[in-house]
Amino acid sequence: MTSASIPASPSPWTTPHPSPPPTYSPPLSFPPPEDVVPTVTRLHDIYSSPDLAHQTARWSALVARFKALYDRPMTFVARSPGRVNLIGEHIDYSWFPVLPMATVHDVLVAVCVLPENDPSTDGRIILSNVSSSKYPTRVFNTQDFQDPFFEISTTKTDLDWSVYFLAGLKGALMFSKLCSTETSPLPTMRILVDGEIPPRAGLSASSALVCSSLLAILAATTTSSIEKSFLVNSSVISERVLGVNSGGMDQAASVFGVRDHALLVDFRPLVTAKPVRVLDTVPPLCFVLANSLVVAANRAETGPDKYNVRVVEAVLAAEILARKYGVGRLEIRDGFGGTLRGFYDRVCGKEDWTMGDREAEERAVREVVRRVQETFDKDRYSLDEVAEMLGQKTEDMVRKYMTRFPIRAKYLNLRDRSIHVIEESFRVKCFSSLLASSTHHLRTLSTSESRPYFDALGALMNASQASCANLFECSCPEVDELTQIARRYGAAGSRMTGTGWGGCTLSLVRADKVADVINGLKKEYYAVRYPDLSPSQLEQAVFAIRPGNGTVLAKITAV
Ligand code: NG1
Repeated sequence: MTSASIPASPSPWTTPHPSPPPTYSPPLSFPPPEDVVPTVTRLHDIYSSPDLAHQTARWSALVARFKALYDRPMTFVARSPGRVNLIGEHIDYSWFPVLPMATVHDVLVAVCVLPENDPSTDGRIILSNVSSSKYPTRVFNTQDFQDPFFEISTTKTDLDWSVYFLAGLKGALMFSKLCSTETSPLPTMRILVDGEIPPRAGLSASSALVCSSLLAILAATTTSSIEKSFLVNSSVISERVLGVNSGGMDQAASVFGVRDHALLVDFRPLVTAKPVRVLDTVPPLCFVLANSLVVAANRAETGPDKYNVRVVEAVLAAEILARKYGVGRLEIRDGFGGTLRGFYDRVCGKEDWTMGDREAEERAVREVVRRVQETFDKDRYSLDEVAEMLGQKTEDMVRKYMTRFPIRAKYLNLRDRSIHVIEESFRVKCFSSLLASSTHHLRTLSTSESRPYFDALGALMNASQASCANLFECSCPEVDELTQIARRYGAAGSRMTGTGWGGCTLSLVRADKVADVINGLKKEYYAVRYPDLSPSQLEQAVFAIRPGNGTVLAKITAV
């Protein structure tokens, strides 16, 4: 690694402002190598053996396509994976830890930087995609990005694919400036993108494109090594310019991913990801992903009446609870509002998020839920009623909480959303401590030992699904049906993963039951609802997955 490095951004979730944030102080020492986005030179460093044949063919096609398209070789590839969340849904923006993993499926952003003296250097960035009919080529002038705070137009409901690249580009320029990183001017570039993450399936394809684009631009403009936390924080904030008040789980999973490990991602006081090994049991523990093929909530279309509304419900609930119980001012997330985690910590008098005495932890959860129920005695409040509980005028509340990110809602449900968030956070705690404790004490579980272990993990996943469906109302009938079928065919647990309102389910399955579960889903869901799917479409809709590696910069130019 080079000696200089881009420091972690000042406060992880503050929205950037043209002037540098006041709290920033540079790191005292350079980050350890594992905190820096790795540079790799071999596909083995990214993928495991079962994926190598496919990836070798894919990368070699990418190399050839790049050369054919631009008449010059690619010089590096920024690679970011997608994300599957094991448990902890819709709680990242309340600052509670979550337990996702990176997928093997990824986005590759292949780049050639043209030197100043190259006759083809024309001040343009040409952005192409291997799926060119679906994602047409776009051309930009580097001149247009001289101001790193340039506007990205997101007024159209169906966002063009290139806005995710532009969000990454903007993030790279903006944060380099804020952190005074030495960068060269934006060069002439030729770029080819190859994505294998199914879009709008709740697998964070868009975050992977933002992260990899941001990394690509940093790699093109600086020789410094890049801290993972810098990449996560800047990607989260960059993606928000696209209209969704996102929490940060996707970008953290994509950047910090570790093969065969889930990640316990915490957001306080800084974003961190602790790898938790997914245990080798007998029979092994496996995950099956099934895409409902119902398009998951999409930022511009459904953000305003789904995702962004949930974020606001969680924030307002926290503010009202803090006011009612006099716990003091809550720490503000992103200049936006307090969090349920802030309220929870104040009530429980505990700052660190570890499993202490289990019974005491459960009592704390019950106490916070009791206060939620005592405060919100119905499931629907008009905006006027919420403003009154908050002690503000409705127009002030709307201006403060409902304009920065677009919202369409007349009524808010503060009670059920808060109960989901609090209880789901406890399920994450239980799930991760089960994984961690088993890994410590019993390297390999036997069949009889692993049954109760699977059942305990599965029960937490099933409870999470019920809560997402009933309290958070972010599931849908097709997703519910997939989870029921998976359980009927032997899954220990099954739940939606990601935003919801469609998208994918994740099932926890013993290895010897994987084929049964996949066949059951094919027979009872896909053959009934989507009888015209081709065999290859079906293979892409339902399959077993393993946790994959995180973001890398690949200096692989020939395969
Ligand atoms: P996906 O499924 O990638 O849209 C979204 C948020 C996450 C998290 C989950 C729900 C974005 C970019 N991602 O994920 O931060 O809140 O929903 O758990 O908004």
